[in-house]
Amino acid sequence: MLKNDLLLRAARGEETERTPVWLMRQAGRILPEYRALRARLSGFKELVETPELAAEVTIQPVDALDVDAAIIFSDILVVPEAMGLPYEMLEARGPLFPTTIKSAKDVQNLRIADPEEHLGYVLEAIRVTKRALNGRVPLIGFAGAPWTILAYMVEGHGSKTFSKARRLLYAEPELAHELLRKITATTIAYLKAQVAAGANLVQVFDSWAGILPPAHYHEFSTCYIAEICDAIPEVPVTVFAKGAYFAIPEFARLNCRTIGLDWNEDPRAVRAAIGNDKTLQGNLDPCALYGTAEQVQHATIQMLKQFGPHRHIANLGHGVYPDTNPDNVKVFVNTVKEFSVLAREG
Ligand code: 1CP
Repeated sequence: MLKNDLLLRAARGEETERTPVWLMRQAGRILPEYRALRARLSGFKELVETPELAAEVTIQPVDALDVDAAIIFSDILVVPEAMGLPYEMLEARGPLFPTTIKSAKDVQNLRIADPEEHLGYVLEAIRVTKRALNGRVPLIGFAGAPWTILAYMVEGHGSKTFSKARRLLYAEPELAHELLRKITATTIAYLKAQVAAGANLVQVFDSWAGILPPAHYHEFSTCYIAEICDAIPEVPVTVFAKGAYFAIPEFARLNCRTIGLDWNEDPRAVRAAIGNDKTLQGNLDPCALYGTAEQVQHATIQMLKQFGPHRHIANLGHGVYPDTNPDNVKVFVNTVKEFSVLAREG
């Protein structure tokens, strides 16, 4: 039983006494206790692959920031690794795949991963975290959207343009679909296993949605996200597709409870476009947290007013930047809590 289930009730569209709040990338370098633990380890992967340590850093922001949810400490790139394409995490540079997907043979060589066999360390981290949380707040599970995972598998690392990945959609659309089908099958099995291990809600991150033209996005991303949403009826699903403004009307038809908005999106316009059947999550600009406490408070209240008190989960419009002062994150969290109660009292 959950002591605080605000997030789940807001996702399901039930009225809540206040607006729930958490932050994308809340577990990580903004917290001194994370940096201290991380400094003692060989690297990022040791943290991700050791369930007790992953559980510890998952819970750190719940203790330090008093957020209404924990998100399991992992990465979207564990999925390609489970399919047979290992990643490295380079200090201060980000992910790197020593081998990438270039040909039909490369795609054929990938497996549809078995979650217990290939991602058992994430499932164990979820189980350890659930026991340690003891019902304090819900635990969010997650995976990358198939398009974003394809982008890393083909490109091999982060990129502004992901031009190799986009090229594949034009040059070899059938091969792209074959790869997306394999990623989708793995992702569905993986998310279902996360739910079985104890995840109370799952979020699909389509971080590179915004670089595709609308027709390609529809063909190569939304249809696979729709498959994932249809396959996970057990818990509320959140779809966060950064930069996919053009896809909002088709997101309204997805079998998900919540749509995440980045900071470029206008909450009132999205609400008007999709009606009242979905919860919206977001969307303060992460840079707003660089201001003074008063400025953070002001920006947070402006954001809350745009969403209104119901069917809203307060968050940033993307992950919190690592050099953000945790005190300002606390101002953000506390402002959501205090102002959203006042807004309900009218
Ligand atoms: O050593 C470190 O601390 C490295 C920084 C770091 C962290 C803390 C990376 C490298 N990943 C993570 C954890 C992580 N990644 C979480 C943890 C839970 C939480 O949110 O608190 C989550 C949800 C992710 C998801 C993730 N990884 C996404 C999707 C969300 C987003 O930010 O758009 C993406 C695109 C990644 C890839 C990735 N992992 C790490 C980096 C630096 C990147 C981005 C690389 C790029 O720019 O392409």
